[in-house]
Amino acid sequence: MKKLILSLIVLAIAFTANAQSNVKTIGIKTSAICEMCKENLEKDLTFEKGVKSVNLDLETKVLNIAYIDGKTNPDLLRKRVTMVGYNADSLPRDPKAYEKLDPCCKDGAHPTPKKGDN
Ligand SMILES: [Cu+2]
Repeated sequence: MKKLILSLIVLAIAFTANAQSNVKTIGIKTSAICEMCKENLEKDLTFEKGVKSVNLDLETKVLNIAYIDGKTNPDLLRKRVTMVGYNADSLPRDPKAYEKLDPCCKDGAHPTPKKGDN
């Protein structure tokens, strides 16, 4: 009986270690531009299935995500980012979601300053 309990404990430890090794990280290049974008993306992705942690680096515009492999995958995560209204690597943002963003979050696809604007 003792042996059985012992092997069960060993199994449990092995299982836990295995579950942890299933955590992967990914960096997704987004079109985020301000603090509001950071909040939009982090809030939304936090509640995505399989996501452990989310952090957007505003300087590089890279959304760093730790996720559980098997519960979600990079394609799903990129898709989710586009549904919030931002480009994700080579995936274009969802136009409707982009429309709903606050004005400060719209980059106007590289707006060109008009002459004599000041
Ligand atoms: Cu913004």
